[in-house]
Amino acid sequence: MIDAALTGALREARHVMVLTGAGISAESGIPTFRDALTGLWSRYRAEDLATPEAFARDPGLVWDWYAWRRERVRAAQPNPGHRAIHALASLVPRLTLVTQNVDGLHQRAGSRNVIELHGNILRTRCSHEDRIVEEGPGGTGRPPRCADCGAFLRPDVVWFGEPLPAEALRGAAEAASACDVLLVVGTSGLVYPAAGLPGVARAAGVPVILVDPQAVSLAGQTGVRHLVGPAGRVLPALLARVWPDSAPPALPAIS
Ligand code: BV8
Repeated sequence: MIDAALTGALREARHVMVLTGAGISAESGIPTFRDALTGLWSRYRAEDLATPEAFARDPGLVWDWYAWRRERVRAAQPNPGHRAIHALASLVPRLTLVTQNVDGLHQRAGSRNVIELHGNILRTRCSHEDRIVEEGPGGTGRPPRCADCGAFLRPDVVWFGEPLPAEALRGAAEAASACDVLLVVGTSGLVYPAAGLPGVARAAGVPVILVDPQAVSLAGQTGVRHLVGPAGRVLPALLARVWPDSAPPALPAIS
């Protein structure tokens, strides 16, 4: 329930941080990470597909899984939840948007300076030189090979057992302890170190607002207000309640 205390905290906030997970893209039809292991991929586990060991063992299988997910991402559109977060950026003095998602939908909804903790599935990089080769897969082959050194190309995402980009993680942790309100949207809070960010905020006395249809573990913790429901409905309602005079933002042309 959006009460006066929560409205006041958001209205007076100088700096709001938003942390999103797979749940904010669920209404865009992007399977959450666990859902991406259903159907023809149901016989695999994340460890079989989203680790450097899996890629070393069977690069073609891993490449095919990402190619399948990349097509789902390309066919998807941002939903009202993504758009509400884009609108929020013009309603508060400072917004830091941190996402665990790799689908790029925040950027397609108009958000800028998105901190991508786990990379972006639409970017491809050389598995040896680590440099981005081009948007989308370069060349043919499963996986294609780097034109420069001949090593396999790979999706520019962070696999389990790989470190997160240091700059991204540092920026996210700094914002979590310095912001006035942390809005956590659509994450089960199971994957670290991203899942540790709400704890960083709470330790700094930052109020946390959780948006999720499920009572995930964060929901029951002190200092956390849980708005139960899908992001595509709850976030627009939250903005309308806290900033009733703010006209819904002109929606950017869908890219
Ligand atoms: C690291 C990119 C250290 C890839 C992802 C053993 C060995 C090594 C490491 C570990 C280990 N054991 C534990 C670890 C740490 C490990 C970890 O946390 N494992 C977990 C499983 C326990 N972490 C790592 O390995 C990280 N790296 O620790 O490195 C290191 C340091 C130095 C040097 C070397 C190593 C790397 C983690 C990153 C993994 N990559 N993604 C890809 O996508 O293919 S994580 C991936 O899973 C997603 O990106 C996402 O972040 C995560 C899933 O989490 P969620 O986003 O929360 O999604 P989920 O489906 O869980 O939940 C969805 C939520 O939405 C639910 O709550 C649901 O109710 C809600 N929802 C649904 N619909 C809606 C909604 N909410 C709102 N509206 C709706 N409509």
